[in-house]
Order: sequence, then C-alpha cells, then structure tokens
Amino acid sequence: MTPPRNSFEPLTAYREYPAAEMLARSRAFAAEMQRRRTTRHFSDRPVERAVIEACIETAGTAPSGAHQQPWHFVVVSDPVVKRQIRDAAEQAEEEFYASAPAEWLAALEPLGTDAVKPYLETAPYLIAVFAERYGLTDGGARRAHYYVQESVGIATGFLLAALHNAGLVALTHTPNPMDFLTTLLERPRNERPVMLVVTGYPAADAMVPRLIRKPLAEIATFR
Ligand code: IYR
Repeated sequence: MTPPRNSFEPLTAYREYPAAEMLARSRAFAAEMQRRRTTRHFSDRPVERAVIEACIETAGTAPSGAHQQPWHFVVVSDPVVKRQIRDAAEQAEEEFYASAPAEWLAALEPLGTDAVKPYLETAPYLIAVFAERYGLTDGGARRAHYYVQESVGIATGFLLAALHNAGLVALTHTPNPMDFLTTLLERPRNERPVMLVVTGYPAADAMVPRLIRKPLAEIATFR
C-alpha cells in the first residue's frame, strides 16, 4: 500500500476550466451545498447499497496525514444491529441529558434533541466512522498515524457531501460516550469510533430547525 519512495507519476487527472466556467461551477456547487440540511426525520424507504458504496468511495478520496488513510466505515443495515445501536446510544444519551452542563443543554435547545433516537432504527443505513489511531502491521506491531482527527474529519465531510449529492439526507450523531460501537461492531483495538452517520431518504414530513448560516464576510477574511 505504501508506494516506494520517490515514486511519482504525471498529474493526468487534473482538468482546467475556462475562467467563466470555473466561476459558474464554484457557485453552482456552493448553491448545491447550501441545500444540504441535517434532519432527524428519516423514511424507512430502502436505498440501494451501491449508492452507499459509491459515497464511501468518495470519502476514501480524502487527503490524509502521510497518506495513511486512517479511516474505516462500518455500514449497518441489519435491523438487529441497528436496534442494538439504538439501545446503547439511548442509554448513553439518557445519562448525558441528565448530567450535561446547563450551558451545553442550552446550546442544544434550538435543535430540539433529546435522548430518544428512533432514527437509529428507521433510517436504512447507519455508517459508523472509525479512526485508526495507529496502524497495525501484519505481525501486530504498531505504526504511528499522523493527523488522524483531521484526516477522518475531512473524509467524513466528503462522505456527507457525497450523500447529499446522491439525493440522500444524513445526520451526524455522536452518542456520548460511544465506545460501545467498538464492541458491538467488533472493531480492532487500534480503531476508535468517531461518529455515526445516519442516512437515507427524509421522512415525508421531515422538519429541520430554522438555521441561518454565517455569511461569507463573517466566516472568511481576505487580505
Ligand atoms: N449527542 C447528543 C447531544 C448532542 C450534542 C451536540 I454538540 C449536537 O449538535 C447535537 C446533539 C445527541 O445526539 O442527542
């Protein structure tokens, strides 16, 4: 998997667009992504597995520290496993909502979240994102991984963009704590669960919080 040192090849995949097309494409993509919304209301309508596979392939194109690709995605569609995840997540969340600091609970208020997570059973797929904290050689020795958080964060962002592009909705869910995913999904000790990406079609009556995204001037400085 690790290429030999100094093994380079010409950049043939790159495509340059005429300036006007570049601008149009960048604006069209921004408009497309502006339509992306997180919802907690999913339909149980099935989604072809090949779509999820392609979206995970997109996630796998993310850049990563030293190209170590320190991610693993577990796609759960088995109703029994979804039920187990829901039970464990709700148990963890009940404790969270009962003991979280008031400031945190106040920040969550506009989202209307609580410990009840029916979507973990309704949605056709739960994609559990794992980070390889370190690599393991065939002999079981540890190999250091670099910028794991950043790499997995970028890959997950790609995944969310791909799911939206495919015409699905997604919810990033971070049960707190979520170490139960390691045992439930039988992942090796070098992996740490990062989040659950719940995905499928939205429910016919899906709702989303009224949110205002920060304008460009607030999120960017040009100098
Ligand atoms: N993990 C909890 C709480 C939660 C925390 C944040 I920060 C959110 O943006 C949303 C929810 C839950 O899933 O309910």
